[in-house]
Amino acid sequence: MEYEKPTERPEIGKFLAFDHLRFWVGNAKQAASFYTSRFGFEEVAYQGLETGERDFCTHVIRNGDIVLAFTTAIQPGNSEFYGELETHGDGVKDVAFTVDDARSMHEKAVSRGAKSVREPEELKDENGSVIIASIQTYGDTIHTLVERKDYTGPFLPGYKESTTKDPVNEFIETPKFERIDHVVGNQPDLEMEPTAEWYEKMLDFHRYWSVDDSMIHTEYSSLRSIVMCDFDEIIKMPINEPAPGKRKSQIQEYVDFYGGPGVQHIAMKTDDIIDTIENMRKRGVEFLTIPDTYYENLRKALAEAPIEVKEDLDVLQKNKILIDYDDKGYLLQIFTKPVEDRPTLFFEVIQRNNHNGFGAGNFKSLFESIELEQERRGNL
Ligand code: TYF
Ligand code: FE
Repeated sequence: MEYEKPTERPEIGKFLAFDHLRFWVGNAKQAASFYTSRFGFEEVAYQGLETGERDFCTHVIRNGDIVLAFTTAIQPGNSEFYGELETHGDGVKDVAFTVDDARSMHEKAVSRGAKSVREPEELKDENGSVIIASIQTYGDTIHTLVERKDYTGPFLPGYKESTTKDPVNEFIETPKFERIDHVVGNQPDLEMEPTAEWYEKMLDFHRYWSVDDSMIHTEYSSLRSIVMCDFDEIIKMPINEPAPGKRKSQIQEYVDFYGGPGVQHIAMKTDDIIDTIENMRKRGVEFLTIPDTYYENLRKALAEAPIEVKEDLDVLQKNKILIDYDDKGYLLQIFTKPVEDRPTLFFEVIQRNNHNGFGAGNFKSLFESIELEQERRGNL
């Protein structure tokens, strides 16, 4: 269902972009290397022993405006870090937003009941200054608010620029991503609504779109989802929860393996999905497969549809790219298999052609494809 956009700007302040996503991982060097070689990112910044940081090491990679930071603890006995790693495995710890005023946003959220995990602080080095502050959201996940004052460096003050290029990116053309489109959080049963309310209350987000289990179900499982977003509709955060079915919902499977709520998928926007996916396939990225019947049905439906898909359907079919449309436009999307050993985090690549949805028309085929993978994992 769709919702009315609020008419008046709320008092929280402005969200300018997804600033970066910080992962907590067992080995930051190797995790960053996976995304540079397989996904075509480049390392842009580094913090660790060589920069005077003795407790953590972080490798920061970038493609377009997408910035991923991989952090690990490098001293034995870091129980806060390794406690979370023991529960979740590698995962997204921090969904950071670029904002216009980090101090005031943090103060407002905390006065409304949000838990502060880092008080506002100005970070400075020779490249300028940044104000950061963090609050807790679902599970162990946090939101860092980043106010970039006059900072011109590679990531944040205290990081040094990385200049070594991944040689794989010399051999294979790099995929071109633009920015993060949305970041999805999975919740345990009956936690979606309280989580949506948290975003309304703490960050003045509004409801953008939702689906319930009467609309979205396969023979075996179902889920509910509400997309929350900021006033300017730049930050989109869908929130999912499982719904009862004959078998375990993919959302419940995630929550069981992650040990609670957390980030399920990261959607990366591109303006050339065919090139991007062909490229990622060459690099060994694995995607969910979609049966040919999906494309047979789609061809028939598109023949009657008021829009025209510019891309060659044979090429979309060969790459298993999904298409959803309405009478004004369409979107193309595809999903990777989980990128880790636990069936937790995966990625989506999305191209939008005058269509702001999330692919509801594809949910049934997509979820059937996910269920095939779940079955292979012994999840009956
Ligand atoms: O973000 C979305 O809503 C879509 C669809 O487990 C989706 O990408 C929703 C739930 C899910 C996988 C994909
Ligand atoms: Fe998505």
